[in-house]
Amino acid sequence: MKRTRPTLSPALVLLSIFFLLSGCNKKSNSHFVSEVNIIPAPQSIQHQDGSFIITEETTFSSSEEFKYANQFFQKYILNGTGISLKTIADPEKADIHFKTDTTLPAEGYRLTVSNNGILLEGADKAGVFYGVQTIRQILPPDMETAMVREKSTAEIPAVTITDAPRFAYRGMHLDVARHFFPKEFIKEYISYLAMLKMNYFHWHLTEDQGWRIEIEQFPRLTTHAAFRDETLLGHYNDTPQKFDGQRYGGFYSKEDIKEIIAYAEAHHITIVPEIEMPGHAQAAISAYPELGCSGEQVPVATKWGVFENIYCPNQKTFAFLKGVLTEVIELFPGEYIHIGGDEAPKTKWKQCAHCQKLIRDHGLKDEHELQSWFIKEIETFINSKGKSIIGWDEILEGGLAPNATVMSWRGTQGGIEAAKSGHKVIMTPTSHAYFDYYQSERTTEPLAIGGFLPLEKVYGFNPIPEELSPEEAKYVLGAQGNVWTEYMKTKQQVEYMIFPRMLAMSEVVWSGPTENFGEDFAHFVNRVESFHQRLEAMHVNYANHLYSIKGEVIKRKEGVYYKLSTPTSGKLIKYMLPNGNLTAYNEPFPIGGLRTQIKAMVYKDGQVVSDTFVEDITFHKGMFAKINLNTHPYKSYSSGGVEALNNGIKGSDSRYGDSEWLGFWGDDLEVTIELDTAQELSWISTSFFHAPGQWIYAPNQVTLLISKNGIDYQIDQTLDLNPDATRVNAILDIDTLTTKFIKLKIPNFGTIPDGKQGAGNKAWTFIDEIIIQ
Ligand code: TNX
Repeated sequence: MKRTRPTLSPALVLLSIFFLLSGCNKKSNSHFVSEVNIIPAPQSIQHQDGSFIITEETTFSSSEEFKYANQFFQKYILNGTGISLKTIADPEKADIHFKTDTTLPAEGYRLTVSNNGILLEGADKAGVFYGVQTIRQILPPDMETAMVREKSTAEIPAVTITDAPRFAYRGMHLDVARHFFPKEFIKEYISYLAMLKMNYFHWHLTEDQGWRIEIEQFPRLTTHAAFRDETLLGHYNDTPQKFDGQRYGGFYSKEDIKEIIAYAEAHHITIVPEIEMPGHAQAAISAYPELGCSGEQVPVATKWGVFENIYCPNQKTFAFLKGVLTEVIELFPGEYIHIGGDEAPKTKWKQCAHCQKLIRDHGLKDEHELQSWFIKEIETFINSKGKSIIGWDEILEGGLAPNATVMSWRGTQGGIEAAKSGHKVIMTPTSHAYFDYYQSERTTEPLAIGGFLPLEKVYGFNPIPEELSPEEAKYVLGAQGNVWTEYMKTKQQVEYMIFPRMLAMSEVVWSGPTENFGEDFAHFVNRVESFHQRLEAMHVNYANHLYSIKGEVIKRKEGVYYKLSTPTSGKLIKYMLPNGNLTAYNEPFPIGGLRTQIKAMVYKDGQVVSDTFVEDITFHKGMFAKINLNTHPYKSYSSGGVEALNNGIKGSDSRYGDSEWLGFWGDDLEVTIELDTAQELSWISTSFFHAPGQWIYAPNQVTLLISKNGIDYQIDQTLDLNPDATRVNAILDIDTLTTKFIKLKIPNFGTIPDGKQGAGNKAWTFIDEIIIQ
């Protein structure tokens, strides 16, 4: 998207002269906009000369049918300028006019701003509402700060924008169970979605650690299950685990929920309520022990994780869940009810005579088929009430319920499978959509669950996997950002984790996945930089990592060079080498020695705006080697490519998703290294990431083989590993004379054992730089 600065309109010139003459040309009395920066990017935008200025004389005409768009617009102008638009009946005479154009694609709109006024045409009610959100973003950011103000004017540059969404499902999720957020914040959250033209709010209402929705038939859900005795302090992986000793909880009354639903409706947002089953149900079982297989009293969970106390597929459970769902369905007007389905350990079902009898009576193969039978029972009930179910991708195991929509979270594989079998899919893979993961490598980031999902990765997300044919791709309704709140206690923390990543997700689902990442991302970050002003005016606690620095090793015939870049344009980078001076960066510079350290900083308008970037480079004999892998790293964990294994740079000790680590899911790995020349070597080393909570395990052993000809390999050494930290180092001596070929055999850890996060799934292997000396 290219945009130019709007020129000063004749009307504005006249107005300014008037203010000058009357001595009241106070800057605060007029809202100027210097650039048109819209997120998500519209399909097409054309700039014209001139602008329209909203004043006290401005007239407005719209159909009652667009009541939410009208209300939003009028209120926004009133809050931002103090002007109450004059509503008139005759659209021909109105300066601002909203109307229908049914030739536009669903939810689409066309906005025409000229010197004479604003015409907004929408395909439907949502289309007009989104057109209003676009007008809002063309207006100056300071209008976001709601306050009683002196009357002022607002200027909108002349443009024609034609726009429509790429995906029908554009969502954000929020877990209110791990931490509870008051209804005022839920409304704010919904308003953020609306600003970004998102249309689904997935409200995760029940968990092991708390039940958050009032259900009249089951009062103990809110008197008991909504509260836990205490909460884990620090990170789950800390040893020993510590607790705060404070009772914690809360819930939404039916009145609160109705209020939120009405608010969502007025923002063209559909709420998808989630009632988790059969797992993540310990809070409900704590309130009603008969819902569990053993009937024993269990506490509402006080720490995070996956718990074995799941609903027992007995009559009491079905009566309970149908009762709950009946009340949920009465409240929520949307088509979908999310029934969870994820992370349900089958331990209790294996020990339960009733469950085993059910398996035999219904001719089921195992407990996975029993879960599938459970979900189908619930689906039949929900369908009978005219609603459809959504479930996490585990609902594929043991056979998918006939009309279910799948939310693919453990990667995109579940979504691919579902789409291929004709089921609707919403993509929310951990690799691109988990906003509870760290967004920066900075060690000063607030505590998060783990992982690494920087803005650019979200921006590069394509909800349509390559594996799907165009026909199958139609089943992908869209995508969603997930916000699990184990480590988010406050609204400020939630805002920090969603902004700016939600901006990127909104653009993926509205404007469509990028086809030219380099160019589009560069434009996007510039728009994000200016969007910061809007977020500031809204008092949103956004994260700013736009002034980060990226370094890259470039190998040329004449030697090794280093390249620096920062995402937004118009900045100056200065760098320093050991014993050197601070130098303005223009182009890749040569580096060398045994080790070197590069420091760099970003300057904006002469001021340092970044942290100090520090990169340590270790030069070694393998840097010019050719490396081959027997299998491909997982696409979402290989952004540095195979070159990351011998570029002299180590990955982060805490962010396995950075561009230096390569991730493999379940595969045994074989790394073949061909040195540029045969040489004498003394050792080889590498590191593995070890984070069982994230399903990542260092291998049990590494075997080193060497060869002179690249055909006959001899085992040189096998090393057993005993992980005792997140980074597990493997250093192997090489006791051979001259060699040119090296092979490392790295068997995968295997299946994750019972009792651990992700039990039963394949483990991941993450490998870092291979250093050869
Ligand atoms: C997995 S995503 C979960 C959640 C956790 C989340 C943390 C999903 C369906 N289940 O219960 O909060 O990981 O990232």
